[in-house]
Amino acid sequence: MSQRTLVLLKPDAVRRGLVGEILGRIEAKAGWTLGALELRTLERDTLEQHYAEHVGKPFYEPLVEFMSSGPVVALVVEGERVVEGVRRLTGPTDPIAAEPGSIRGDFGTITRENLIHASDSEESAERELKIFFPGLA
Ligand code: FUP
Repeated sequence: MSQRTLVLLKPDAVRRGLVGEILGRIEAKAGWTLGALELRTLERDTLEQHYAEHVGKPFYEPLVEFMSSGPVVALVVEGERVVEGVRRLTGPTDPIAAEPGSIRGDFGTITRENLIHASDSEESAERELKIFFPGLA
């Protein structure tokens, strides 16, 4: 089943020069393709929409500050079961708990600076794609 998902390579990934490495892992999966790709510094308003479910939580303000601290790479990935697949490549939220071999497991130590966002369901993907790529067909 072909799907689309939103991926953000977070400011830590861009600052640390890991864009090529992370993008390469996604690109290497057979049949997955890039539908859009953009280097962009996120506005607070965009982050508020994106992280609506976390507004008011203790980690929300530091999260927004971190996510707007430098450019991110926003991309759309398309292909077979890509929503579940990119989440598997990404690993769980806490990079220390993430399996070695996953992106967070290989490169992260801090939950806030966990390198990559990937939509967690098809519904989330549709909602998030509208926020970041409203012009997409
Ligand atoms: P994930 O789906 O793994 O990206 O994680 P969540 O949607 O639960 O959280 C979004 C982001 O909030 C995480 F990527 C990092 C940040 N966060 C914290 O900083 N502290 C927490 O306790 C939980 C999440």
